[in-house]
Amino acid sequence: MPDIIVPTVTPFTPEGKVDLEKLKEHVTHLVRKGVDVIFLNGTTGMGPALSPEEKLAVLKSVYDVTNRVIFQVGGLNLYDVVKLARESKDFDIVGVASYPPYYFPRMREDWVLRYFRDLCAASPHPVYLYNYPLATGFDVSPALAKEIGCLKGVKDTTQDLAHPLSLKRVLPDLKVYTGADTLVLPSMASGLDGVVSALGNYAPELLLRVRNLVNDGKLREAVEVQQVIAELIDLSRKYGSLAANYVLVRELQGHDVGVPRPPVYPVVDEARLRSELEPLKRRVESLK
Ligand code: ELE
Repeated sequence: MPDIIVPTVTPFTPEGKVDLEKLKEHVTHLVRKGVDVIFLNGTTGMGPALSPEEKLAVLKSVYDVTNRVIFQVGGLNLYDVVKLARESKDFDIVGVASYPPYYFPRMREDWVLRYFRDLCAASPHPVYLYNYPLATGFDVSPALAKEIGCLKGVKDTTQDLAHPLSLKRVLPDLKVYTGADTLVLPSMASGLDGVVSALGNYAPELLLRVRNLVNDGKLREAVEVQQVIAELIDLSRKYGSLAANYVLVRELQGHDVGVPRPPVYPVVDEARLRSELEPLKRRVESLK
């Protein structure tokens, strides 16, 4: 069965501090709902806006709840990245992950290769590549991922299913996860290893539902669930998904996960988001 992995939001206080208690509550809730693995410090978790110390604090508190964790450690200073990976040695977790170094223009492929090999050499856990070209400006090709040679898996966030499928074709022994919520059903139906879904923060039931329907061969019903997923994603993007995620958790799961950290600002017109969510909420309820 494909894994359901949730890249958790990181709750912040209005003063901009990481709210570790709220994070723990949120993760406890997700684990109870049946989520398989928690992905920390990802995009949804505002990883690039967290200091190395904050990233480690996030791991420490979530580890009180579960060890089914992938710990994202990526950054623009390899020394920090390597140190953080080493600091995870006392935690018996699923793995560490990293996006390739971003921002720097015209990154050479051999630099990206060395970055991941250095991370693999330092990491006490299996290493996963987080490929998100829209965010990093760098697409790690299947050939490059193969040449890196030490990866356990890849989380691939593109809107094109051909992308993770070609990774799986070139690297059949690696775990290949899809990071795009728009591709939950096609990823599961085509035998990929699972999904890393931001929507899982606020509607994990829909991911479980798709998985069950695919398992039972009920693809038409699964398409209906995927359409609801797509509408939720459209709505979240309209209000800025990185901020809307916080509102959607409260509205659909009923607990508070605080606010994002600027420069991701809280949703301004929350009342309008809530009213647009209302009809969708009923559809989500009927599918739970
Ligand atoms: C995805 C984003 C993708 C989730 C993470 C994730 O947060 O670490 O709008 O499809 O580009 O990367 O949710 O968002 P879109 O894996």
